[in-house]
Amino acid sequence: MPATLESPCLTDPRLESIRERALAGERLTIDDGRVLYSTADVWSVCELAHAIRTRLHGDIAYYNINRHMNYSNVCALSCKFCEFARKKGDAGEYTRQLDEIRAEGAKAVELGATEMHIVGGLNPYLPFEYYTDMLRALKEVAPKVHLKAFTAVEVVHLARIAKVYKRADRRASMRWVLERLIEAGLQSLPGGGAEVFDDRVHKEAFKGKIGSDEWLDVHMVAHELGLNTNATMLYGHVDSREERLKHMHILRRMQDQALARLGYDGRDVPTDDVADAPEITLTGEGARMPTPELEQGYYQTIIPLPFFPDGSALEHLPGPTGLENLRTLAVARLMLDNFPHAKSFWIMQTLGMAQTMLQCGADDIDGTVVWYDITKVGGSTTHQETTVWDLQRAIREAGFKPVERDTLYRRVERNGREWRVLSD
Ligand code: V47
Repeated sequence: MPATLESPCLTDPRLESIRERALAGERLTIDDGRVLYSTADVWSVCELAHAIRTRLHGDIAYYNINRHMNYSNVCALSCKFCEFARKKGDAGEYTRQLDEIRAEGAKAVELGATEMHIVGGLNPYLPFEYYTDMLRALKEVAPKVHLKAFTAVEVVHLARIAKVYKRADRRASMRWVLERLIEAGLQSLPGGGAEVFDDRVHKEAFKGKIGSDEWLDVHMVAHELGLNTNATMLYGHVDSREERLKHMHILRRMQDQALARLGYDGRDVPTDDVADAPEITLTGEGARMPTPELEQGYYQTIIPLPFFPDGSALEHLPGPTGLENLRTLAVARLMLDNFPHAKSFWIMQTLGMAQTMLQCGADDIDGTVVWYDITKVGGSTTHQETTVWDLQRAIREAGFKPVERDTLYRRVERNGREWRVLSD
């Protein structure tokens, strides 16, 4: 890094005021975001994001021991960026039966995993009970393992197959679905399916999928029900940087609303309209991070996902470059001043890149994963496992102390496959 906190050597004078305001914990504007995206001094952007992540998390970086499970790749949608989905009868199509799902849960326990990350396609042939039975079966065999399951897109699909979906009262249908999933064992929502919140991008790349309003509504209802959730941004296909900044702006306003609803730091102003939510930043000196023991119902992590063209209908596009990946992560860390965490998902970034991202704003590289079917980097198979030792080494080499976390970012104390959460 060319600059330090004490003596920044910024080559772009436009970064000076941005730097001052970011370090003072002030919210950056979309115009600031444009500068962060357009400046040639990309290292100063990364260094500033690093200063902010260091204020939030000191010298620690997180990883977790988890297992991904894709229950079915049959999907009614045909998103252009997706190489995962199959139609019924296609080669490679699959749907896991309950006994296979139980076996997956047993393997998670055997591995000492703290989390199962469960997502799948919008399978039109499965009944609603398949999903509640799946969660119950997993809780039977793996009661201690946190079930982070179903993207917002799946939640809306479940409302449709349960025949409770009403456009006019869609939040009530989402609530109906989520309440039943929670009762069956759901504990948080992953951040997938957000893509880029923009109508043009939606029309060009994932027409047919729910739009941003519905995605955001599902997360809002989940927050109201006391679930923590994550948010992704799948970038580097037909989207522009401007549209990514809009995506970030929308997410931070939704988080303002979520934190206000929790009465965060005494700002007890629950509001139905996101436009009325007060701006709440977590990046100022001494700002308090949300504590899952006391409060749940907010976005935990922003996860920028670089587009992988291989095997998708957008294969002709080049996908983002390494520098764009670093910059996008750094810009997301700086713009999303009320997101406690920024994750560099090593599977999609590669472990080497994820390691570099730890110095550009990320504080988390995700986990051991084991099987991953959504993207297969460089022609790899779905078996994309890394060892705890590799994750720890990558983190140490990047200059941080590796800390194992659970899904809610609480520290985990481990003895082999036995583990317990250390509460603050
Ligand atoms: O929803 C699909 C994206 C997401 C491609 O919440 C693609 O902790 C790149 O959401 N190139 C799934 N991306 C991954 C995801 C995730 C991963 C790790 C942790 C968490 C979390 C969430 O992957 C999909 C979609 O947005 N995706 N196709 C592609 N060709």
